[in-house]
Amino acid sequence: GRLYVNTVFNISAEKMFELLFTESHFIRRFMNARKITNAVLTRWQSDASGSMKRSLNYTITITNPLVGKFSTATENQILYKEFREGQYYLVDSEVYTHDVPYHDYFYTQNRYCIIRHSKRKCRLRVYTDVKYKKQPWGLVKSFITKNSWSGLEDYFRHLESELMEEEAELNQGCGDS
Ligand code: YK8
Repeated sequence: GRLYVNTVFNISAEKMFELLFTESHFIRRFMNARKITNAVLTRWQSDASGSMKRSLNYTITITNPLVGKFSTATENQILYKEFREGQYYLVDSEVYTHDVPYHDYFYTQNRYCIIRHSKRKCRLRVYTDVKYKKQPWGLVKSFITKNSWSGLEDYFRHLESELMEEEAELNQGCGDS
C-alpha cells in the first residue's frame, strides 16, 4: 500500500472525525468540488462485534481519458470499536467503482487514522491499497494499479489541501491555538 496523507492539523481529533465522517458542510463542499454526485449515505450503525458501519453510494466524475466520464461507486466504511472519542479513530473503507474497465477484478482499501496530538491538534494518516478479487493477467494488473494510484494521489492531495484551508478558517481569530 501507500501512505498518502501523514499530517498534523490544527484541528481536534473529534472535529476531524466530524469533518470527514459525518454529513458536514466540509465533506459536502469537497464532494461538490470533486464532482461526486447522487450521494446516498446510511447512518453509522453498530454491528454484532461492537464496531460501527455505514455505506455510501455515489457517482464519481473521472478525468482519466482511458475511462468513461462517470462511474457509480459504493464505499463501505467501518469504524473500529477500539475508537476513543476525541482520542483515536480508525476507519477502514472499501471502495468499489462499478462502471470502470476491469471493475470486477479490484477494489480500493483506504485506511484513515485520526490520532489526538493535543487538545486542538490531531494527526491524520491515510493508507491506501489496491486489492484484487481475482488475479488478472500481469499486464492488466499493472495497468489497473498504475491508473488507480494516479487517481488516488490526486484525490488525497486535494483532500489534504482542502483540510488545510478548513484549518485556517477554523483557527481564524484564535491565534494561540
Ligand atoms: C473515495 C480507484 C481507481 C479509480 C480509477 C479507475 C481506473 C480504472 C483502471 C482501468 C478512476 C472517492 C479511482 C481513482 C476513482 C476514484 C476513487 C475514490 C477517489 C483503466 C484499468 C473516490 C475514495 C476513492 C477510492 C478509489 C478511487 C478509484 O472516497 O482510477
